[in-house]
Amino acid sequence: MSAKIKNAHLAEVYEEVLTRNPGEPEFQQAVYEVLESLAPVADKRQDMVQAGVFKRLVEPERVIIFRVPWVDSAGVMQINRGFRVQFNSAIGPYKGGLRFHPSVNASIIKFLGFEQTFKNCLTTLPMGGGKGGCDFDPKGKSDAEVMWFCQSFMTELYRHIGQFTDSPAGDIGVGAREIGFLHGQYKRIANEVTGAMTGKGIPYGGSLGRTSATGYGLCYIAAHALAAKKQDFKGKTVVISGSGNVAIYACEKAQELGAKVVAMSDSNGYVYDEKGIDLKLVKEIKEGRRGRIAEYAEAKKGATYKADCTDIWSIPCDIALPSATQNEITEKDAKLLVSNGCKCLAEGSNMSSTADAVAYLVGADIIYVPAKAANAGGVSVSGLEMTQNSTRLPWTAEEVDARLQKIMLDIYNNIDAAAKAYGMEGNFVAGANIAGFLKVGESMMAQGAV
Ligand code: NDP
Ligand code: 2IT
Repeated sequence: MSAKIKNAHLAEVYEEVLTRNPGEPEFQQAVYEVLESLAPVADKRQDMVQAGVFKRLVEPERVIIFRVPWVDSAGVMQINRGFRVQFNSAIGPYKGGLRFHPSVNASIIKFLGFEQTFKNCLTTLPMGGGKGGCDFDPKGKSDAEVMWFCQSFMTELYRHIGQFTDSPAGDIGVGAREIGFLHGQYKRIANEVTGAMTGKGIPYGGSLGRTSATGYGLCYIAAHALAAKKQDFKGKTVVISGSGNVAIYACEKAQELGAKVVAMSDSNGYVYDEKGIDLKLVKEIKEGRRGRIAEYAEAKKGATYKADCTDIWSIPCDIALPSATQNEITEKDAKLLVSNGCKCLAEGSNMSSTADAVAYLVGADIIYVPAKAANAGGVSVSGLEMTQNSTRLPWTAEEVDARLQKIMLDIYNNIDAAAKAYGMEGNFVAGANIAGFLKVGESMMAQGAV
């Protein structure tokens, strides 16, 4: 792989990442994608090479791993492993979500923290990069068990976070319920009510528009990229993977913009509804009763269910919005999408595409907006929530949405300009990585040996 990095210093940095982080394929993949894009910057910026910026960037500032003991409703002691990776604070306090999923390990949290560092640079807000989580599975647990677990998790995490230090939020498996329990425990132990957690409920300091921000932001930036090619969402067929927070609000905005969303999924399978997804029903199933997407096909005449979620990309569509998990688009999927006429792929999930898929997509005849830029709306509105908490002034839904729209437009313009400046017009992977890198890299240099 490193042979493909066309700069000797960056190839060396990558080799060292492989040696120092064995058995961490997701982290290695995320670093590879960034370093590969930064070759033209490293060629130009000997000062950054000299200052060791690239070497420093791939090493998290701090990795915290902790035991999470809790007792389930049968009285059995359960032990989970918690993580918080404080990746980079060069431009602001660490900021990034918590993921609760059985697959969580150091590699996944490090990849997410690394990505978050660049994403947060693109948001135009002063937030560093961090990520955390646990190998706890909220599925099938009672509300009380989830609360006991969250309280134990926060009993350790609280000492590492704070509004000026590190502010966690949601991600896979962490939604309104979990954030409520986590915030409640943080407040009890820290004896202060601040923006240390975001994604809070509206009555206790949350921002209007945070729940929908990632999905809406995804459609806003995709619409800008489409508009540059004189296209839009109107009348387009859209496929969205996942049926969680990001997927549901991507579907809502895509429909509002006049598109027809024909498929959504969960980890068990996908539903296809050629008449267009009935989002009210999806919300009832997923938000209302934590059900499975298969129930949609049981309730909806004409809709079909297929018990293989990976097959969703075989459905012909104009716009694909992967919004479930990492590496959900393989090279085969990417080729299938393009050959079926897909015009735009914008990533709601973090690192939606495998390395081979990314290499194919940047050269293919498709608008490809990578996760760092495409899903930055969520963390952006988290940043706005912190601002509202600091000033003690809540904003209206309209004000938050107007700011989100402006941020997504700024992100689009910024990644487009960076790609053009380096002679790679339309390559938004390079644009996002370069624009993000220059902000964090310059900030690190200005602060000396940090
Ligand atoms: P949710 O937990 O709300 O929903 C996740 C959805 O993806 C569910 O439908 C879930 O299915 C599915 N999914 C999760 N893991 C897998 C898997 N391994 N294989 C197949 N399907 C899977 O999470 P979010 O919507 O918040 O997050 C989705 C993606 O968006 C993640 O990549 C996350 O990092 C990213 N993201 C989230 C942001 C946010 O604000 N929440 C912001 C930016 C990015 P099931 O229920 O069966 O597990
Ligand atoms: O990946 C992400 O950007 C998130 N899960 C949201 C992070 C946040 O702090 O809102």
